[in-house]
Amino acid sequence: MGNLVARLMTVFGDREHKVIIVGLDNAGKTTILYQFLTKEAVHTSPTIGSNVEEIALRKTRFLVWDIGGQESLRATWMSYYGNTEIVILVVDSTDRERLTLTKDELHRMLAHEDLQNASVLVLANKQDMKNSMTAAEISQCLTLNSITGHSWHVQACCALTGEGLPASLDWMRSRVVAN
Ligand SMILES: Nc1nc2c(ncn2[C@@H]2O[C@H](COP(=O)(O)OP(=O)(O)OP(=O)(O)O)[C@@H](O)[C@H]2O)c(=O)[nH]1
Ligand SMILES: [Mg+2]
Repeated sequence: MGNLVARLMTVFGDREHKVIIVGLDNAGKTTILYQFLTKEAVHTSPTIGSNVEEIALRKTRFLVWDIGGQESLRATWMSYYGNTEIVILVVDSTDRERLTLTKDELHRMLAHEDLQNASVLVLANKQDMKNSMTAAEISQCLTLNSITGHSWHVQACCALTGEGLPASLDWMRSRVVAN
């Protein structure tokens, strides 16, 4: 019954869906959050703590937490996990050196019990840079194919122009409506 009510509330747009944006420092998380919200590239500084904004797509409302990615802050990510429906992992597609670190963070995160029902959206950001890796390369390096317990999707994007972000929101909406 509770599940039915939750589904009806989703259909009629009453329920807010919790989303967290994680990824290493400088990946472009805050730029993405504000591109979602304002459709513009804002000036950012490294996030200490988090930013939170509500983003609506038609009748679906997301409460989106953007969490600082510096090394000293990564241990705090798990305090945001509770009730998260979607994890957005942002990757700087030019940062080849730290992709293994991102992979380790991703797989550690997905093993956490509070994220067992979360879907994962990997954003291969900074596609405007000519040395950027493709979404397929990033998918392979992160071994996304080995993820079986979570619905996942990889999307190429550019936070400066917003390219790829409307498609990301559509996928997020499809996930929460499907659940
Ligand atoms: N060229 C390019 N630069 C980008 C893109 N997205 C973000 N940036 C730049 O990357 C830098 C870091 O962006 P932020 O959004 O602050 O990164 P962050 O992931 O929030 O970093 P932390 O808060 O430290 O975890 C900024 O100078 C952005 O302008 C992009 O798609 N292309
Ligand atoms: Mg930030």
